[in-house]
Amino acid sequence: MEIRTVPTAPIAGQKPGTSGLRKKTRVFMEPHYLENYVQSIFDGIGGVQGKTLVLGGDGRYFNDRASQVILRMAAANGAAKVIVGQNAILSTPAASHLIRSRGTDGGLILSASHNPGGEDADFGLKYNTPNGGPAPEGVTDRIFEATKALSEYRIAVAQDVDLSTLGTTRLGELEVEVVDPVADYAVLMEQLFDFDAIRALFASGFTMRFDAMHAVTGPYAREILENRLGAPAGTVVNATPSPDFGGGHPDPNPTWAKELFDLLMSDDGPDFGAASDGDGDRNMVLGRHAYVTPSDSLALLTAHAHRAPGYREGLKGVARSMPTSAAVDRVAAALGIACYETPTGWKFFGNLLDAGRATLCGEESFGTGSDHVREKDGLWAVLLWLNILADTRQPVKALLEDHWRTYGRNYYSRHDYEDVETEKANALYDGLRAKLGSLPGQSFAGLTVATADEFAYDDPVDGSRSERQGLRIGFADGGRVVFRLSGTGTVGATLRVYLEALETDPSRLDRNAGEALSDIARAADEIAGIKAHTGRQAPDVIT
Ligand code: G16
Repeated sequence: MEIRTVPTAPIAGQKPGTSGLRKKTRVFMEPHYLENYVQSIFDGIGGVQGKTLVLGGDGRYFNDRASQVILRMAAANGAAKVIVGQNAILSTPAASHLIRSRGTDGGLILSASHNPGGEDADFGLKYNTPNGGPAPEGVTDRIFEATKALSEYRIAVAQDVDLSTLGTTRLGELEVEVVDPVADYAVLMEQLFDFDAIRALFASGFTMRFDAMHAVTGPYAREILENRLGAPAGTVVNATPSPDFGGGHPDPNPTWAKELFDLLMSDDGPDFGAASDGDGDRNMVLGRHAYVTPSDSLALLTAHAHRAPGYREGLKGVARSMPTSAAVDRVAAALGIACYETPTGWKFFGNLLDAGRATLCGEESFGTGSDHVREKDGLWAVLLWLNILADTRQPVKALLEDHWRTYGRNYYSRHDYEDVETEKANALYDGLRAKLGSLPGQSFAGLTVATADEFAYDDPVDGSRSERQGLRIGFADGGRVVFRLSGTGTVGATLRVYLEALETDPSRLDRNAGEALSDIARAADEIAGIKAHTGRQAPDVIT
């Protein structure tokens, strides 16, 4: 097999963000763009000679072509073996599981997650380390350095590998094993949850709708929910993955999964609703007339996890990203377990999970997971919810209200201002950062600022420090607003404003979140000048 060494030059901007490199698909398809980045990953991790990697993606446009390029480059760089999901499909959690269960040297995951797919939409690629988790900052920094020093890449000249047939083939010296993307993952879920109890729940007439949003989770959800757990056929909708996700935005939240949301808010909706994103790591959970915020979901799952066989022994600790509400903190305190606060990005949970300090982790951005893999896991969260519902036989709404009565309610909402001109977003953000020190004691919209700082994280396991991880402002009455610029967008900047207020008065637990947070929202605008800087009168997305 001919190996070609192709001269190239560094391409600016190949800097991994919150979760790998995400760009417009057409950018990834430009000459050398993908190849440069793949070679930089290989160089950044010390080469792949003799190594075994996992490869797969969410099936979005260019997933198939990019996979063939990566295989040819793995072969040319001397990798021993690549384990690929059939047709180059693997959900992110399933890829994480394969990396771990097969003891590999890591994996490459093709996905831009919840971002839309298609030739005119988004594409992404990330490297996960041998623990199955997203590469930590130290590794992504080395990859970025490699992109800046690159002068050539190596690629084999070969026909496409047949990825549609299970089994092992060769590409020169490289062994390519094509595996069923669902099988191993489904077995893992059977080990963690009481499938008999969930089967009995469905047999009792319990109804559910799972919206796979035309994305990768469809085949996983069908196999597990319908085939193994006996949910009626048709429980999983939009179950066939398509390269452009049916033209939709595969982000499971009330805005982009509106049909599901509206159905669950109606009187004749099913008992339970759930959705997941492009690559299957996010989840949204709904009950009839009940929207469970991701922060509340983490808190409730923490309180009830012992009901599932995989967590019967109790939790070692929990972790949440800083912008996630503090609802889980009070559950952890009641359980007497540690609660860690990390920067946004699942990669920051890796050390805590590896060190056995945390069992469950969660983020406000619709991500929840546990130490079963090293990624957040949409279907896992849905199955844990089902296990809890099967055990308690309570409606979601009743469970949630009971939780608030016990622990208080953190009203919570995130306002996103998308595709803001980068200079304007930076001006807002830098301006706010510069005046943080002067804010305490001042009042905005009737609220007095008690604390204001920029979040930095000292990893308790490896001692590494991550700075500039969001601006947070605490009010005297216990409310909070956090400002961040997203690290996953592909055009302009996305400003995220996270609003939170704790309510413990039992007579005020059923308010509308928008209403309960309206003062904090006004204060946020007064403090940061959101409207003035962005020219926007309202957020693009509210979750
Ligand atoms: C990724 C990360 C998450 C993060 C989210 C939003 O999720 O894995 O940890 O919370 O992005 O990040 P940002 O606020 O920087 O856009 P996903 O599902 O896109 O991989």
